[in-house]
This record gives sequence, C-alpha cells and structure tokens, in this order.
Amino acid sequence: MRIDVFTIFPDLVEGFTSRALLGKAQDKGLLDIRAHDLRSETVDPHRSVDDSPFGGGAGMVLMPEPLFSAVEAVDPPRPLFLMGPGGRTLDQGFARELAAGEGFSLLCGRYEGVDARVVDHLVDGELSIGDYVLAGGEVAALVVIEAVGRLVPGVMGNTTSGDDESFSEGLLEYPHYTRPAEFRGWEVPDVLRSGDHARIARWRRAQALARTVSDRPDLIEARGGLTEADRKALAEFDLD
Ligand code: JF5
Repeated sequence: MRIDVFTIFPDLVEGFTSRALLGKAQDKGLLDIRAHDLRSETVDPHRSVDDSPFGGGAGMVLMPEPLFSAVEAVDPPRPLFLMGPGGRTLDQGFARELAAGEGFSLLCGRYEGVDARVVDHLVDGELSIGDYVLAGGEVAALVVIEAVGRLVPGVMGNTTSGDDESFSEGLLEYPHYTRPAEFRGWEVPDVLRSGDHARIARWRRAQALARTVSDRPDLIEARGGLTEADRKALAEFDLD
C-alpha cells in the first residue's frame, strides 16, 4: 500500500513513519509511505507557501500554486484527502476501508487554512480525526497512517490480526495482566492463572462487556443493546 503525504514538515512525517511498526512494514515492502515537501516546486527566493487572506483578517493561508504544483509533480495515489475538522471523521470502520484499498494521499494544512480552490479543485475530500483544533495537519495525518497501516495484511505479523478482537466487535478491551502475580498487594485475578482456557475466554468477554457498559454505553447502544448471551456472560462473573 502506498501513502503519500504533502506537508511543509516532511522530515517530521518521515521521522515518525520510519520507526517501529511502520518502519518495519516499509522495510518489508508492505507499506510505501512518501513524504513530499510543499515547498519542492516553489521558485521564489523565500520558497513561499502562504500569503495573507483576501478580505483581511488574522493569519496566513496556504496558496494554491505551490500546493497544486507539489501534488501534480507526483501524481499521488487517490483519493487525496485534506486533513481538517470538516469531512468524515476517522473511525475503525473508515480505517478498515482505507486499508482495503491500494493507497491514498494526505495533504496537511497549516496556519488559518488552505485556499478554497485547493478544497474545490485539487483534493477529493476532507478527513478529520476529531472535533478539536490542531496547529497543522501533520499529527492528524500520522494518526490516519498508523490506524490504517497496522490493518494492512502482514504489518502486525501473524500472531494477531490488526483488527483487534474486541474493538472489531464494538467493545472495549478486557483488562490485561503480566508478572508479578502480586504487585503492591494487588493480585492478578485467579481465573487467569487457573489454566481453564474456556473459562478465561468467558471471563475476558464478560470483562469487555462490563467495561463497555460502564465507560462507553454509546458503543453498547450501537450494537443494539445487550443480548441474552451478553447478560448470561455478565451474570456468570457477578458483573450484572
Ligand atoms: C489543520 C489548518 C488543518 O488536521 C487537522 C484536524 C483533523 N482533525 N481535526 C483537526 O487540523 C489541522 C490546522 C490548520 C488546517
């Protein structure tokens, strides 16, 4: 899968995507992440990418010319998304859709925003990671790349799929424990040390359900409420 990123900070994007999971996936040839400098096609001495807004007002706006030129010099994989709080918000379903495709591209805005002609005539849509204000699209682009990249077959290795069992079911994760069995007086639940794998699986499911009911009732609602099987699972461990 190829993912192209257009940014005034290509080294920041490369610094993140060349490490850890995404770096290894690129070494293996599973991902091809290319960061492009929005200044690459600029010809003026200052390599300008921004200018003051027509109509007045605070701050600067990314100019159309350098952005069109940078994108057209590359002919990147489409769809090309502008990072920003408008447009569809990333969720696990959207990440799955992007991971099932051949690739896509992300344009990172800065300052007060980008010239509207970029929105109208260059990009295919806008992509949000949530309702908050960032200083630029780079961190948002990295969130998208990590969420999608880990779902590409082979990236997570073969012990687990990237589509985490409980989240893909619309539930929070069950609690995890490792050694020591007792830490500062807090013990690991006996069931996890019992060796009864069927019971452990039922306990984990009940814990995932109970946590979701308590912390994210909206996710339970989205699944259509608790089923009779869910209620029985909770009752077995006195979580109802
Ligand atoms: C931004 C001008 C974009 O990329 C984002 C964002 C994505 N989801 N939520 C926020 O904002 C960055 C800053 C300035 C355009």
